[in-house]
Amino acid sequence: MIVKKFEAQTETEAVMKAKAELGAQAVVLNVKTIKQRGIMRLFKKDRVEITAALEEKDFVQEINEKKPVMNAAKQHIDVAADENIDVKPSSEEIERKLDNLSEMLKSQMKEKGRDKKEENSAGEEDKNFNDESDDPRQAAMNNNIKTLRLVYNKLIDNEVDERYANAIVNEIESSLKKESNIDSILAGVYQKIILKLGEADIITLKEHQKVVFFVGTTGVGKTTTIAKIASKFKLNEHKKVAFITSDTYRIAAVEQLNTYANILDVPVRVVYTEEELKNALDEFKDYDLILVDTAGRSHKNTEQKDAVIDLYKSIKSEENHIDSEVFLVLSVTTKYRDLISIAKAYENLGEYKLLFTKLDETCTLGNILNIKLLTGARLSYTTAGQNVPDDIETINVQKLAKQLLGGNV
Ligand SMILES: Nc1nc2c(ncn2[C@@H]2O[C@H](COP(=O)(O)OP(=O)(O)OP(=O)(O)O)[C@@H](O)[C@H]2O)c(=O)[nH]1
Ligand SMILES: [Mg+2]
Repeated sequence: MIVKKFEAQTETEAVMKAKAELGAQAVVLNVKTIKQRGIMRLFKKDRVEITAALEEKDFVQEINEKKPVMNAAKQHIDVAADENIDVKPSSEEIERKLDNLSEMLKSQMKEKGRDKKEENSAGEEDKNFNDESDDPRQAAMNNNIKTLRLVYNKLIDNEVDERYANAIVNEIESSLKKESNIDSILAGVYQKIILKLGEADIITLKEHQKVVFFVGTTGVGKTTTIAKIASKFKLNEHKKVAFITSDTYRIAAVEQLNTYANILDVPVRVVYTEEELKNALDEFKDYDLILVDTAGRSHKNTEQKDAVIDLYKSIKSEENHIDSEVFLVLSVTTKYRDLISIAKAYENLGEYKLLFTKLDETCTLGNILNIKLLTGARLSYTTAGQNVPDDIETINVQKLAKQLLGGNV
């Protein structure tokens, strides 16, 4: 893993610098404002420092694709390999944020140590796991393995799939060094998780119009989420927004979207066929953003689910260059096994983004990481409540990584 800091006037500028050097796959681990001190603060603006990271395999791929820009950064690969940077805390800020986790793990280690002593005094000895080894290197290593076990347990508690928790912990274990400790291991796991979650990919409007579909099973929050997103673009960014709904199966469905449309003063068209969809898009050709609501479908009802996919593909395949994208809306409260079969059922959507709803209704967020790793699709927004427009945000991967490790956020 490559970890590097970039400083600039704004966060966007710093991110651009990071991407120019590390490539498009770089993700932001941390953002910090550097305040000007003393007399300087009268003349100079505060600056922003970001810590960005990149998996080495992405990095090598980037190097292969874009040789000239990568030369400076390539040196970091060698440094990283030499120093086993994976388990090295990359920034004080990350360490500070992980402090509460580190304290928690330390106290759990102490408790385990006490339990073990009691067990030992009762005659049972844990031969595999003796951190009171005479060899200090061995004792440190044993402690590190213990830390990794606790980290693994935290991930499992948060319902991260065993296979993924194992893979993350194994990656860190294989790069442990004698000077590794709780803090460095934690920082390493935290960075790994952030890299696996990747960067949020939300709706961005450029000069031309965008058509965005929302698909998913019944009641996950598609219509409510559309209202939240419409409101952000219309009220905050003053964009021209329109609604189309193909949800003509439920009596209340059109009414629900109409209610939001009236409040937001946004036009709505109801479409039954691909032809009607094209006509509605024609009608809205002067609009910046068209949000398309679809009927919630059981993923087990192949025919109905495919009708929604076909509708999306009918404009995707047009030669008229409609800039379109689709969000698969999933509720984090859905069982993991069902989420897997939903993701499989929507496989033939082509490229899609994941949008998770109802974060306020669960204590464990492992499924976000699980489905991200299963599908490889990019994460986008999360919603955590019924309030329109407030209860939506761009997924915060740093916060999520901390939560998965058991931190209080
Ligand atoms: N707690 C909570 N409730 C939510 C959230 N998002 C939506 N809801 C609620 O979930 C219910 C269903 O939301 P809808 O937006 O109608 O869901 P939908 O996916 O459009 O449903 P169908 O059109 O029937 O498939 C409503 O009561 C929403 O208020 C969320 O983030 N948290
Ligand atoms: Mg709906």
